[in-house]
Amino acid sequence: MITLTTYEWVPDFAAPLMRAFRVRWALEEADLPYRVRTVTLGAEQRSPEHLARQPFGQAPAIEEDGLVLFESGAIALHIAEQSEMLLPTEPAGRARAIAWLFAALNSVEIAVQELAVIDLFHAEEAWTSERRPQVEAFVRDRLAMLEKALGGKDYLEGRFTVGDLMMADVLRILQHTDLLEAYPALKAYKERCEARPAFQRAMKAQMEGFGMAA
Ligand SMILES: N[C@@H](CCC(=O)N[C@@H](CS)C(=O)NCC(=O)O)C(=O)O
Repeated sequence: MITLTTYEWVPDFAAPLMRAFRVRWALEEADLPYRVRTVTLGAEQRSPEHLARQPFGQAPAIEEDGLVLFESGAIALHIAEQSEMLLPTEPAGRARAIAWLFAALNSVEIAVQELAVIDLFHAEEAWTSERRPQVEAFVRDRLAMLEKALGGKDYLEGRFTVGDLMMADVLRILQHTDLLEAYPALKAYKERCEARPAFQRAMKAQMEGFGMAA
């Protein structure tokens, strides 16, 4: 059985957004049982035991039958490989789903994460008044292009895949802003992903893990 390592505690705003959530969501979509191990922020993060699981002292990490794996994208792909719910078996569909997984992390998360870091950690600092408009423009451009690629489809490749799971989870990072309001098809796409029963189960488990209601 998979053991997911996450944090024992994070600030309230981070609880629903933590990268461990996307792993829980993938596990729920794949209908795979898992157990949870927690580490504390601070010394335990940098302990030899935890660095052996996650070389940068971060979360999430998983362990399964002797395999130790870190990076939420690699973990999601590893889980997806065990379930047709997340990855089509047909080679071209599989490759496209993996492309969207990478796009979520490499082309969209890099933009939205910079905005989140500015807004959540540096909002009062003078330099943000110059940098934030550039970052917001970059995010808007990525959102516009993504909405165009989605077109009239329910999911990026028509059916739900691990690529949608990662893309929707990345779009959730913008929840402190109203940026998605300008992209109604993308907003509906994110909400469609969030309405999935597996998402709901994963969110309940994530929040309960931090002693909070979903
Ligand atoms: N690229 C990593 C990022 C992991 C990450 O940023 N984890 C955060 C929690 S959501 C963390 O551990 N932050 C504490 C730190 O970086 O020291 C992944 O996707 O797994």
